[in-house]
Amino acid sequence: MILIKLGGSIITDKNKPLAARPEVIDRLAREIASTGEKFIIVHGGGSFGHFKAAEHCIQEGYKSEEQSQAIADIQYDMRILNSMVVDGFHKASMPVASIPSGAISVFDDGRIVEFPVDVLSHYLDIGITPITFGDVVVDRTRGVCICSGDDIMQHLAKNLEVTKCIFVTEVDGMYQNYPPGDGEEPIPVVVPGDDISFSSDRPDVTGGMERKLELMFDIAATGSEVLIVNGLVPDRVKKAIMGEDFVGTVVKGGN
Ligand code: IP8
Repeated sequence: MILIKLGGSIITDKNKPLAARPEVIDRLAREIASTGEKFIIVHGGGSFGHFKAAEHCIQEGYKSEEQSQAIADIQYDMRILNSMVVDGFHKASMPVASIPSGAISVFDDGRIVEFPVDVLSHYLDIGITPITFGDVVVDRTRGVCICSGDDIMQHLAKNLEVTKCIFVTEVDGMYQNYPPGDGEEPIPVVVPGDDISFSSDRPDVTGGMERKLELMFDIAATGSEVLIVNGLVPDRVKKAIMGEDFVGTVVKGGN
């Protein structure tokens, strides 16, 4: 089974609140559906999750009643974004089931303690592709926290038979500097310990590219192939799925 993370940066414009990219979502759904492989799809929050989560400090936990409306609003916005992703696969005639992480998972101090992977594998067994996503989730210590799509990817890779994990993003792969400078070429293969510098001025309550790369190293250490691919360029995701030559970065594990 192949895990695909449709990053928030590819399915939304992360610079503008609540700005989706429906035409990109629809094309990626068609590319993925056309391969006939088995998948679990995970997507991020982008401009539907991170702005309000940062504004109301949701990642730090539940501190005041003022946050209640914000929590409900973020969950509401994430379900609107998720319905666009579901719609893309529906139009591509791929049967999918939407499974919000906020409805099925429990965290403790920012870490997953319960995420029933058997729900997802049951859908897979009956020919339905589960789609789950980053969300506001209950947290035993903090009250609430933000579950990132990358947390879900790591959990699924550790608990299910996963051959390949594809992180679909808006750039050509991993760069020496993140975000990349003008004319900078992506690194074909990254390994733990590579010297990469990170900076960003966009709100990312789940840790941005630096944390994502750490989680990718961890996933690669499970034996799954880990690829970073630019989803804005047609057919790259399809080629990565099919194991054809593709432009992007391969992330290798530590051992
Ligand atoms: O974009 C975060 O998911 P991510 C989801 O995968 C929210 O980190 C609600 C901010």
